[in-house]
Amino acid sequence: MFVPIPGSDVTARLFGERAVLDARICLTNGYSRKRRNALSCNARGQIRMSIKMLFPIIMLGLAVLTGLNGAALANVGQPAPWQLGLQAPVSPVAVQGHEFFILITWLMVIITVIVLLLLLYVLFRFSRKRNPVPSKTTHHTLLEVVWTVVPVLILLVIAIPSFRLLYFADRVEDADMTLKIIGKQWYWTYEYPDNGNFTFDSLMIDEETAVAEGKLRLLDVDNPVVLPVDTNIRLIMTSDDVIHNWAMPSMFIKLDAVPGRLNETWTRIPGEYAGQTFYGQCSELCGVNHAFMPIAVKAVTMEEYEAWVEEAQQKFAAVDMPSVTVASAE
Ligand SMILES: [Cu+2]
Repeated sequence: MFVPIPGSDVTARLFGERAVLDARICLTNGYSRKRRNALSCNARGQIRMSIKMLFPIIMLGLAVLTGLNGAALANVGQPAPWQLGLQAPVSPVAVQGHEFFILITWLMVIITVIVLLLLLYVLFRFSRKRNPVPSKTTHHTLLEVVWTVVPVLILLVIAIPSFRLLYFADRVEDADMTLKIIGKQWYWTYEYPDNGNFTFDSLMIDEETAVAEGKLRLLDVDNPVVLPVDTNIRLIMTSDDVIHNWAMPSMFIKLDAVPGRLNETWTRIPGEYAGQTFYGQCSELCGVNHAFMPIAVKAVTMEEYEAWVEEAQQKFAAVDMPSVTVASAE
């Protein structure tokens, strides 16, 4: 199987000077058998590349993609320029989610490559020239069993870790604290019911301030969520108006905040991330300022968290608890 590469400048860029030399040999000698296994020439002086050479190039491309994915891991908690893969996984759910993503990606790559090679083989082997009298076979029991059973097995390989991850992310049994998240047009409100029940709003800081203070444009907020590290945190979310979605890629969270419903998930930030801020955005089209209600979560040590809670209880209002009048017996 051969793929022609036209143009020696493109050839040089792709395969180096040696290939250009081959191209010249092709042009002067017309035909060369020198590099039949790698690059060779046809009668018109075009360079041809064998499938043996194509395969390492495909694998190199995949390796580069995986490598770029790895390079992006250096940037924790926020997107990076030219990022191809996911953000670095932080929470236990994110680590498992990342592994699941890699499993699915490789399955996809293997299936795509097999189908492509099969297609190329069929095009080559069963062309009109090479196979003038086509077979009249319409059924092949073994083949039909195989192409039913193999996809079922592939789906099983996907389903088992998928359901395991779904239930793992659903809730944590021994939560140390709860954060309540309320989506609003177009900002977030947070409540800390286990720390004195205070509440505050978290709004995006405007572009000029962000640039002047060296903060992240469209991602930094006036009051970030502060969470302690090494703590199981239950996250419950709802909305006051329309459906929003609290999405935090580094924690593998993307959960709808629905009016009249309480959705639940959880997270845990390892101690090594103390001092780190993680960024996310609303991920449900919720109106005209949908793109301007970012999420910022600052991870701190437990001591810093306790100090912050004390300060926050003074600074922010308490959640208004409805006063309940109990009917008297008289
Ligand atoms: Cu929203």
